[in-house]
Amino acid sequence: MIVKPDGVQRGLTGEILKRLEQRGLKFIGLKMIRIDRALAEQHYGIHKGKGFYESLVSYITSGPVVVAVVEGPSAVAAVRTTVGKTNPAEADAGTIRGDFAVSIGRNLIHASDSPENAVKEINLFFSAAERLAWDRSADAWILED
Ligand code: IDP
Ligand code: MG
Repeated sequence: MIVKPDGVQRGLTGEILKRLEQRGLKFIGLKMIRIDRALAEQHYGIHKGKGFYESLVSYITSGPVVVAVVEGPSAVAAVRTTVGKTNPAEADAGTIRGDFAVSIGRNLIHASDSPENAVKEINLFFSAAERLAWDRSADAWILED
């Protein structure tokens, strides 16, 4: 997932990470970076040719972002339900976008949409050394055997 530049600029990084962390998802990679145009084009290549593509690239490269790798049962689905619908106007209250955003082009957070794309995106943003395997002592209270 990525806290987009609006999330960082609005001081919502902690709030966004908190919601995923308190749900029980486990952070195994986390860093602040500035996405350049080349990386943005790779990450959002699937949207190339769409009307909003240029503004999307300009938005995601407009300032620092916080990128993270989270792990957990059905992590992709769990993150996306916590994030809410793409258009914040349609996102349920209680979701990150439903609680903190009103514009589709300023929707605070990126979340991978499938396990396959999550793997691609993790490899795009994180080296192997930046992904940490660690034991979380609370796991017995969060995960079923
Ligand atoms: P997602 O972020 O919920 O997965 P996608 O459809 O993958 O949504 O679109 C990627 C990003 O492109 C969105 O998060 C949003 O920032 C932007 N976007 C998508 N559709 C529009 C649009 O119609 N107008 C402006 N920006 C859009
Ligand atoms: Mg998407």
